[in-house]
Amino acid sequence: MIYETIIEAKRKGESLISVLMDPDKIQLEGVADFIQKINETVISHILVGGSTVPEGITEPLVIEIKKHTQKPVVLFPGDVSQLTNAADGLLFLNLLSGRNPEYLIEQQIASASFLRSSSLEIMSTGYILVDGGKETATMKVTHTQPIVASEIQLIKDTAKAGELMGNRLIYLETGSGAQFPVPSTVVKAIKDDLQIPVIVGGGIRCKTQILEAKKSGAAMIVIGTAFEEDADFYNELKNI
Ligand code: 1GP
Repeated sequence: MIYETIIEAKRKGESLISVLMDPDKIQLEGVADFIQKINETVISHILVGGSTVPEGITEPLVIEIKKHTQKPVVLFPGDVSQLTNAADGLLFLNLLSGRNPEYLIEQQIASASFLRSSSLEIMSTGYILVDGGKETATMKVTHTQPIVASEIQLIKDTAKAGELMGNRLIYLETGSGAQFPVPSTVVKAIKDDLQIPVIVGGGIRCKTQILEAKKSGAAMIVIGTAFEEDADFYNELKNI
């Protein structure tokens, strides 16, 4: 069970590290090599998803990934068109930092009939965008504004509301390709205020930032862009 693994990491005060693969940015031909390298690292889960993914390309990518690894593949979908039973799990997101009903409830309703009979492990996830220094695709696509990082009380209250509404995870992030990650002080404040695990992502590009995120108590750290920009990023994961 994917959720059990995340809960276990939280209980032990450890951080899982996941890679995010965006179907829009990855060629199927390169997947075997990429995943073989990932298999050698501490990475525990492979997340798949993106903000601007054309319909029909997520499932072939998931199938290809699964040919080369035993690591669980978890969907992190930008919309309902990215759902596929070829994956193992799903972060069933609701964009709590925004006020766009499309991402608070419409996409979830649109996915209900697929999910009713799906084999995916579904994990309801309160998704909170924090300002990371630049406008990301997530902001453009969702037409929402992030919460500024200095508004710690608002971020805490948003995450707490997400927990009280029954979400099993909170995903704190500055958006893929952000200039900065969520500050570790913010991650720690949110983590200390919640019973459920915190996932952190966006703008994590070096070992120092990974270690910061670990120190802040995130149960899972997600890295995407760094792998897209540097084929040797695996080296940063050594001795972590
Ligand atoms: C984005 O949290 C993920 O949703 C990963 O972000 O691509 O900036 O690593 P990066």
